[in-house]
Amino acid sequence: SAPTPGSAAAIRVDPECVFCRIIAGEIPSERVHEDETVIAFKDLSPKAPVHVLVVPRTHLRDVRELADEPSLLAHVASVAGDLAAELADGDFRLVFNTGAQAGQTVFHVHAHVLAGGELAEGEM
Ligand code: DGP
Repeated sequence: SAPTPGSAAAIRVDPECVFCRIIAGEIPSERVHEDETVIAFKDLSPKAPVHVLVVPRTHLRDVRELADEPSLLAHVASVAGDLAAELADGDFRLVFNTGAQAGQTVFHVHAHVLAGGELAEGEM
């Protein structure tokens, strides 16, 4: 079968990183998807009926770094769409908080997938 997009690059791990620890299984999470290059799990404090995070396994700081790996970025978007269809009606908002001033608190890139109802404008 075809390799999962992004699978050629080595996976970087930061042992201090909470999402690296979730990926390693050291911290429990409610996983809704996993493959060779990304995992997805439910957000701890959901802001929508469906709120999951799609997270590349490799430790990249934010979407600016992920943009250097276009096939991996595309795979994150693709998995987000699949999960919105599987867990909700298919419509979704995809959010990358990038930098502390934009509300990023975990510096391991993740896409918020918000779905499952009409989402207010400006609502995360
Ligand atoms: P951001 O603010 O964009 O960096 O989003 C970080 C999100 O990660 C925030 O919505 C809460 C979630 N989060 C933080 N720690 C954990 C955790 O240990 N488990 C889970 N499931 N989610 C977490």
